[in-house]
Amino acid sequence: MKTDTAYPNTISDDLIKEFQDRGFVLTPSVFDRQELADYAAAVDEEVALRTSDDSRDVLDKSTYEQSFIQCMRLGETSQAVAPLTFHPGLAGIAAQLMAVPKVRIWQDQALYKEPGGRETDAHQDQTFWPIGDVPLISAWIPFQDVRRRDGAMAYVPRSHKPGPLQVVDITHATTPYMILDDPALLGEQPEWVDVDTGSVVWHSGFTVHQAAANDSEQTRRVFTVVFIADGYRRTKNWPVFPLDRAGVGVGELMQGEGLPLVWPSTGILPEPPTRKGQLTGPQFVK
Ligand SMILES: O=C(O)CCC(=O)C(=O)O
Repeated sequence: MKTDTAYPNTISDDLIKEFQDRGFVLTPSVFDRQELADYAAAVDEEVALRTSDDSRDVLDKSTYEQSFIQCMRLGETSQAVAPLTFHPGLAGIAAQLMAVPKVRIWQDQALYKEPGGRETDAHQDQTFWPIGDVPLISAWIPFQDVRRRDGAMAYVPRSHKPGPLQVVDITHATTPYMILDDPALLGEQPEWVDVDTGSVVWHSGFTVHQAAANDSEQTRRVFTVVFIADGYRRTKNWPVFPLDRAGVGVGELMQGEGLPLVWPSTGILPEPPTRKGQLTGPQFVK
C-alpha cells in the first residue's frame, strides 16, 4: 500500500522542543476556517443525533456530565466526521511532536461544555488507561475562539516529567484527588491558553490539565483526537474499551480493529469497526 511520509504541516524545531520541555504547545492555523466549519457542522450533527433523547438542563445532570457532553469515537459512526479524526495533517503533527515514526488512533471525542457547565477537574489522561508509558498525545481542537470564560484549558508546565501520578476520578464516583497539590508538580501553576479558531493545542498523556467553567452564553464546542505511538504493548488488565474490543491482552501489541495506523498516511480512511461503543459518556463498558 502506498504511504505518504511528507508531513502536510511541518512543525518547527522550536515548537517540538517547547512541547517536549513543557508538555503542551499550541500549533497555530492548522485548519482554515471554512474547512474547520465543515468539520464542526458534521460533529454538531453527530452530537445532536446521539443526544436527541436528552432534554435535561445542565444543572440537572450528574457532576461529571456538567463538565461536558461527551460523545466518543465519532469518526466510527459518522462518515462526515471520519476525515477529521483521521486527518493526515493532525496525525503528522502528532508524529513530529512525539518524535516517533508511526502513530495510531487511540480515540476521538466531542467535548461540548454547555453554558453554565462546570470546570473540568485537573487530571492526567494516561493514568486512566492500562497502557503504561506509551508516547501519547492529545489534540484539543475548538470550533470557535475560546477564552477562559468560555471554558478554555490550562496546563501545568513540565507536569508530564514526573510521569504517572495518582489517578483523578473526574467522574466524581469517588472524591477526585487534588492533583494540583501534588508535590511532584514542584509548585508549578496551570497556564491558561487562549485558542483561536483553526489552531490546535497539544498535550502529552501525563500533562496535568483542566478546563474552566463555561461562563459564556454559548456552548464551547471542542473535538479532541488522541494518538499513541505504534509498537507498544498493553501493560495492565483493567478493562478499557478500545483494547478489549480489539482483543489486545496484557503484553500484546496495541493494534487491531478501532486502533488504526494513521501516520504515515495511506490516504485511505480506515474501515469502521463493526462493534461500536456507547453513544455518550466515557465508554467504560466492554
Ligand atoms: O475540554 C475539556 O473540558 C477537557 C479536555 C480534556 O481533559 C482532554 O482533552 O484531555
